[in-house]
Amino acid sequence: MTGLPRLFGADYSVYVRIARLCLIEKGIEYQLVPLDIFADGGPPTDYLAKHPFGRIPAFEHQEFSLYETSAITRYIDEAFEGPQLQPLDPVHRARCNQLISIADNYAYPHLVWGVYVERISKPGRGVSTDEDKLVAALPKARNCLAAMSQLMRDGPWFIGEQLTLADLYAAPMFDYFLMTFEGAELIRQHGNLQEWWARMASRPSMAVTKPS
Ligand SMILES: N[C@@H](CCC(=O)N[C@@H](CS)C(=O)NCC(=O)O)C(=O)O
Repeated sequence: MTGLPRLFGADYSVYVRIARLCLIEKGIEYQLVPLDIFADGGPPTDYLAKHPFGRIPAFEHQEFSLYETSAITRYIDEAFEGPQLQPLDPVHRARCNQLISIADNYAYPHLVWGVYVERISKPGRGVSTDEDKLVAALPKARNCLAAMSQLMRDGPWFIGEQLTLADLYAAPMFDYFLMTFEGAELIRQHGNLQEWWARMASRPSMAVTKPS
Protein backbone atom coordinates (compact mmCIF):
# COMPACT_ATOMS: atom_id res chain seq x y z
CA MET A 1 0.00 0.00 0.00
CA THR A 2 1.37 3.43 -0.97
CA GLY A 3 0.94 6.60 1.06
CA LEU A 4 -0.99 8.14 -1.82
CA PRO A 5 -4.62 9.16 -1.35
CA ARG A 6 -6.85 6.37 -2.64
CA LEU A 7 -10.08 6.82 -4.53
CA PHE A 8 -12.35 3.80 -4.95
CA GLY A 9 -14.51 3.79 -8.06
CA ALA A 10 -14.84 3.45 -11.81
CA ASP A 11 -14.07 5.85 -14.63
CA TYR A 12 -17.66 5.80 -15.96
CA SER A 13 -18.95 7.40 -12.74
CA VAL A 14 -19.81 11.09 -12.78
CA TYR A 15 -18.99 11.42 -9.09
CA VAL A 16 -15.70 9.54 -9.29
CA ARG A 17 -14.75 11.83 -12.16
CA ILE A 18 -15.57 14.93 -10.09
CA ALA A 19 -13.23 13.74 -7.33
CA ARG A 20 -10.52 12.84 -9.86
CA LEU A 21 -10.82 16.26 -11.54
CA CYS A 22 -10.37 17.82 -8.13
CA LEU A 23 -7.24 15.76 -7.35
CA ILE A 24 -5.74 16.44 -10.78
CA GLU A 25 -6.50 20.18 -10.77
CA LYS A 26 -4.86 20.39 -7.32
CA GLY A 27 -1.83 18.55 -8.72
CA ILE A 28 -2.15 15.62 -6.29
CA GLU A 29 -0.87 12.16 -7.12
CA TYR A 30 -3.44 9.53 -6.18
CA GLN A 31 -4.36 5.91 -6.69
CA LEU A 32 -7.64 4.94 -8.38
CA VAL A 33 -8.71 1.60 -6.90
CA PRO A 34 -11.12 -0.06 -9.38
CA LEU A 35 -14.59 -0.61 -7.95
CA ASP A 36 -17.47 -1.38 -10.31
CA ILE A 37 -20.57 -0.50 -8.33
CA PHE A 38 -22.85 -1.99 -11.02
CA ALA A 39 -20.99 -5.32 -11.20
CA ASP A 40 -23.18 -8.44 -11.31
CA GLY A 41 -23.79 -9.49 -7.72
CA GLY A 42 -23.10 -6.00 -6.42
CA PRO A 43 -19.91 -4.54 -4.99
CA PRO A 44 -17.69 -6.62 -2.69
CA THR A 45 -19.36 -6.78 0.75
CA ASP A 46 -16.30 -5.27 2.43
CA TYR A 47 -16.82 -2.13 0.30
CA LEU A 48 -19.86 -1.32 2.43
CA ALA A 49 -17.49 -0.67 5.32
CA LYS A 50 -16.07 2.18 3.24
CA HIS A 51 -19.43 3.37 1.92
CA PRO A 52 -22.49 2.05 3.78
CA PHE A 53 -24.80 3.42 1.07
CA GLY A 54 -23.03 1.42 -1.64
CA ARG A 55 -22.10 4.29 -3.94
CA ILE A 56 -18.84 5.40 -5.52
CA PRO A 57 -16.49 7.10 -4.82
CA ALA A 58 -15.02 6.38 -1.42
CA PHE A 59 -11.75 8.02 -0.41
CA GLU A 60 -8.87 7.29 1.96
CA HIS A 61 -5.97 9.52 2.93
CA GLN A 62 -3.58 7.98 5.46
CA GLU A 63 -5.86 6.88 8.32
CA PHE A 64 -8.75 9.09 7.24
CA SER A 65 -11.70 7.58 5.34
CA LEU A 66 -14.45 9.58 3.71
CA TYR A 67 -17.43 9.15 1.42
CA GLU A 68 -19.77 11.65 -0.29
CA THR A 69 -18.16 13.63 -3.08
CA SER A 70 -18.98 17.03 -1.61
CA ALA A 71 -17.05 16.14 1.56
CA ILE A 72 -14.22 14.48 -0.39
CA THR A 73 -13.66 17.40 -2.76
CA ARG A 74 -13.83 20.02 -0.01
CA TYR A 75 -11.39 18.00 2.08
CA ILE A 76 -9.00 17.65 -0.86
CA ASP A 77 -9.18 21.38 -1.52
CA GLU A 78 -8.56 22.29 2.10
CA ALA A 79 -6.05 19.62 3.16
CA PHE A 80 -3.64 19.84 0.22
CA GLU A 81 -1.47 22.48 -1.38
CA GLY A 82 -2.39 23.62 -4.89
CA PRO A 83 -4.79 26.04 -6.55
CA GLN A 84 -7.76 27.02 -4.36
CA LEU A 85 -10.92 25.44 -5.76
CA GLN A 86 -13.32 27.31 -3.47
CA PRO A 87 -13.72 31.08 -3.33
CA LEU A 88 -12.69 32.64 -0.03
CA ASP A 89 -15.26 35.40 0.13
CA PRO A 90 -18.71 34.41 1.44
CA VAL A 91 -20.73 35.62 -1.55
CA HIS A 92 -18.76 33.73 -4.16
CA ARG A 93 -18.40 30.68 -1.93
CA ALA A 94 -22.17 30.63 -1.46
CA ARG A 95 -22.67 30.83 -5.23
CA CYS A 96 -20.19 28.00 -5.72
CA ASN A 97 -22.04 25.87 -3.13
CA GLN A 98 -25.37 26.75 -4.75
CA LEU A 99 -24.13 25.54 -8.15
CA ILE A 100 -22.82 22.31 -6.59
CA SER A 101 -26.21 21.76 -5.02
CA ILE A 102 -27.92 22.38 -8.37
CA ALA A 103 -25.58 19.85 -9.97
CA ASP A 104 -26.31 17.24 -7.27
CA ASN A 105 -30.05 17.69 -7.08
CA TYR A 106 -31.14 18.68 -10.59
CA ALA A 107 -28.39 18.23 -13.19
CA TYR A 108 -27.40 14.71 -12.13
CA PRO A 109 -30.93 13.25 -12.09
CA HIS A 110 -32.26 15.09 -15.16
CA LEU A 111 -29.27 15.63 -17.47
CA VAL A 112 -27.52 12.34 -16.71
CA TRP A 113 -30.24 9.86 -15.70
CA GLY A 114 -33.25 11.43 -17.39
CA VAL A 115 -31.61 12.24 -20.73
CA TYR A 116 -28.18 10.59 -21.21
CA VAL A 117 -28.98 7.23 -19.62
CA GLU A 118 -32.31 6.97 -21.43
CA ARG A 119 -31.05 8.19 -24.81
CA ILE A 120 -27.56 6.63 -25.01
CA SER A 121 -26.58 4.37 -22.12
CA LYS A 122 -29.64 2.10 -22.08
CA PRO A 123 -29.85 1.56 -25.87
CA GLY A 124 -26.08 0.90 -25.80
CA ARG A 125 -26.77 -1.97 -23.39
CA GLY A 126 -29.67 -3.28 -25.47
CA VAL A 127 -32.29 -1.83 -23.10
CA SER A 128 -35.17 0.23 -24.52
CA THR A 129 -35.42 3.93 -23.80
CA ASP A 130 -38.23 4.85 -21.44
CA GLU A 131 -39.66 7.58 -23.69
CA ASP A 132 -41.97 8.87 -20.94
CA LYS A 133 -39.04 9.33 -18.61
CA LEU A 134 -37.00 11.05 -21.32
CA VAL A 135 -39.84 13.40 -22.29
CA ALA A 136 -40.43 14.25 -18.62
CA ALA A 137 -36.73 15.00 -18.08
CA LEU A 138 -36.36 17.45 -20.98
CA PRO A 139 -38.16 20.48 -19.48
CA LYS A 140 -36.29 19.84 -16.23
CA ALA A 141 -33.00 19.75 -18.11
CA ARG A 142 -33.97 22.96 -19.92
CA ASN A 143 -34.74 24.63 -16.60
CA CYS A 144 -31.46 23.44 -15.16
CA LEU A 145 -29.43 24.93 -18.03
CA ALA A 146 -31.35 28.20 -17.82
CA ALA A 147 -30.67 28.49 -14.06
CA MET A 148 -26.99 27.62 -14.42
CA SER A 149 -26.56 30.04 -17.31
CA GLN A 150 -28.22 32.79 -15.31
CA LEU A 151 -25.96 32.19 -12.29
CA MET A 152 -22.75 32.14 -14.33
CA ARG A 153 -20.61 35.21 -13.79
CA ASP A 154 -18.67 37.02 -16.51
CA GLY A 155 -15.35 35.33 -16.95
CA PRO A 156 -14.11 31.98 -18.09
CA TRP A 157 -15.60 29.92 -15.22
CA PHE A 158 -18.87 29.67 -13.32
CA ILE A 159 -17.62 31.94 -10.54
CA GLY A 160 -15.64 34.29 -12.80
CA GLU A 161 -11.86 34.21 -12.95
CA GLN A 162 -11.34 31.27 -10.61
CA LEU A 163 -11.84 27.62 -11.61
CA THR A 164 -13.84 26.14 -8.74
CA LEU A 165 -15.58 22.99 -7.60
CA ALA A 166 -18.71 24.33 -9.33
CA ASP A 167 -16.98 23.80 -12.70
CA LEU A 168 -15.64 20.39 -11.71
CA TYR A 169 -19.11 19.24 -10.62
CA ALA A 170 -20.90 20.42 -13.73
CA ALA A 171 -18.35 19.19 -16.29
CA PRO A 172 -18.80 15.38 -16.06
CA MET A 173 -22.58 15.83 -16.09
CA PHE A 174 -22.46 18.08 -19.16
CA ASP A 175 -20.07 15.70 -20.90
CA TYR A 176 -22.67 12.91 -20.81
CA PHE A 177 -25.63 15.19 -21.47
CA LEU A 178 -24.00 16.82 -24.52
CA MET A 179 -23.52 13.43 -26.17
CA THR A 180 -27.26 13.44 -26.76
CA PHE A 181 -28.99 15.23 -29.60
CA GLU A 182 -31.30 16.93 -27.08
CA GLY A 183 -28.38 18.14 -24.95
CA ALA A 184 -26.55 19.59 -27.97
CA GLU A 185 -29.76 21.41 -28.96
CA LEU A 186 -30.49 22.78 -25.49
CA ILE A 187 -27.03 24.20 -24.79
CA ARG A 188 -27.21 26.20 -28.04
CA GLN A 189 -29.67 28.52 -26.30
CA HIS A 190 -26.98 29.56 -23.77
CA GLY A 191 -23.88 31.13 -25.30
CA ASN A 192 -22.12 31.47 -21.96
CA LEU A 193 -22.57 27.76 -21.18
CA GLN A 194 -21.38 26.81 -24.66
CA GLU A 195 -18.23 28.88 -24.27
CA TRP A 196 -17.66 27.50 -20.77
CA TRP A 197 -18.04 23.95 -22.05
CA ALA A 198 -15.51 24.50 -24.87
CA ARG A 199 -13.00 25.78 -22.30
CA MET A 200 -13.71 23.06 -19.76
CA ALA A 201 -13.63 20.23 -22.29
CA SER A 202 -10.16 21.25 -23.46
CA ARG A 203 -8.57 21.00 -20.00
CA PRO A 204 -6.03 18.17 -19.68
CA SER A 205 -7.84 16.95 -16.54
CA MET A 206 -10.95 16.29 -18.64
CA ALA A 207 -8.96 14.34 -21.24
CA VAL A 208 -7.21 12.21 -18.61
CA THR A 209 -10.50 11.32 -16.90
CA LYS A 210 -12.56 10.66 -20.05
CA PRO A 211 -14.59 7.48 -19.48
CA SER A 212 -13.19 4.58 -21.49
N1 LIG B 1 -24.16 11.38 -2.97
C1 LIG B 1 -23.12 10.58 -3.57
C2 LIG B 1 -23.59 10.11 -4.93
C3 LIG B 1 -22.61 9.15 -5.58
C4 LIG B 1 -23.30 8.34 -6.66
O1 LIG B 1 -24.52 8.39 -6.84
N2 LIG B 1 -22.51 7.57 -7.39
C5 LIG B 1 -23.09 6.68 -8.39
C6 LIG B 1 -22.16 6.54 -9.58
S1 LIG B 1 -21.96 8.10 -10.43
C7 LIG B 1 -23.29 5.31 -7.78
O2 LIG B 1 -22.48 4.87 -7.01
N3 LIG B 1 -24.39 4.66 -8.14
C8 LIG B 1 -24.67 3.33 -7.66
C9 LIG B 1 -26.12 3.09 -7.45
O3 LIG B 1 -26.92 4.02 -7.69
O4 LIG B 1 -26.45 1.99 -7.02
C10 LIG B 1 -21.84 11.39 -3.66
O5 LIG B 1 -21.93 12.62 -3.67
O6 LIG B 1 -20.75 10.80 -3.66
